[in-house]
Amino acid sequence: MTLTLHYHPLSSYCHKVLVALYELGTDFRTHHLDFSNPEVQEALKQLWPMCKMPVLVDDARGTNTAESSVIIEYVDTHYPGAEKLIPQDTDHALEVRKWDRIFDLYIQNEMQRIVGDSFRPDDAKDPFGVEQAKGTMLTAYGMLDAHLMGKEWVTGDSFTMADCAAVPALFYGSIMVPTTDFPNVTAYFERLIARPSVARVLSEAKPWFHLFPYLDRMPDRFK
Ligand SMILES: N[C@@H](CCC(=O)N[C@@H](CS)C(=O)NCC(=O)O)C(=O)O
Repeated sequence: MTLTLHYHPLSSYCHKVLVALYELGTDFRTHHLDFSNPEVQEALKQLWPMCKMPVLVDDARGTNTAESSVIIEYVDTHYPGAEKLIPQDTDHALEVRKWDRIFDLYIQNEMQRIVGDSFRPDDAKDPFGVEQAKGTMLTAYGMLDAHLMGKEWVTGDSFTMADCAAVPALFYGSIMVPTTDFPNVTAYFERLIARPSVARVLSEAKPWFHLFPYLDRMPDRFK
């Protein structure tokens, strides 16, 4: 086995990559990062100076790859599964990359801003930023809701990298900003969590959910 994923089972961006690896049937091992240990953070910086997870180390090819979308493209290219997560067709691939960006930048990162605010000291809270983040997420939900009409997965009939990105964006996102007013998004989320790869990731995360600061808002079915 040559691939090692440096990760944490609670991390949203790690969930995105884990869904992809399970979809592809990739053979890999995991290295669990304990961020409370400064030595672990220093070691991660050696792999990726931004000190963000996940990072994929490939001993066979001598590479370290960071950034969830790039990791997925790397594995889809060098260790392909039965189905491609980035389609061969150029226009379809562009659509996948576009929705991958929408989920990451306008839902998942904004969700992280809201959750991150809960860790700030009382005199450094950013209620204005939190409201801005909620507004951006609602705009993205609205765009997604209209787009999903008549679609099974976000770019059509096949499950792609964009759907991998949708998983943590909507899982954690809907806890912070519910999708109740967006029926197509809500139905799409139900299709996502019924997928075996996604169910596996969420079930593996379960023992760690007590560390999530908004556990009280998480639906009981996930706990
Ligand atoms: N753009 C990055 C984002 C990665 C990211 O934000 N990772 C979070 C965990 S979900 C992290 O490492 N946070 C630790 C920190 O910021 O100190 C990606 O797509 O991989």
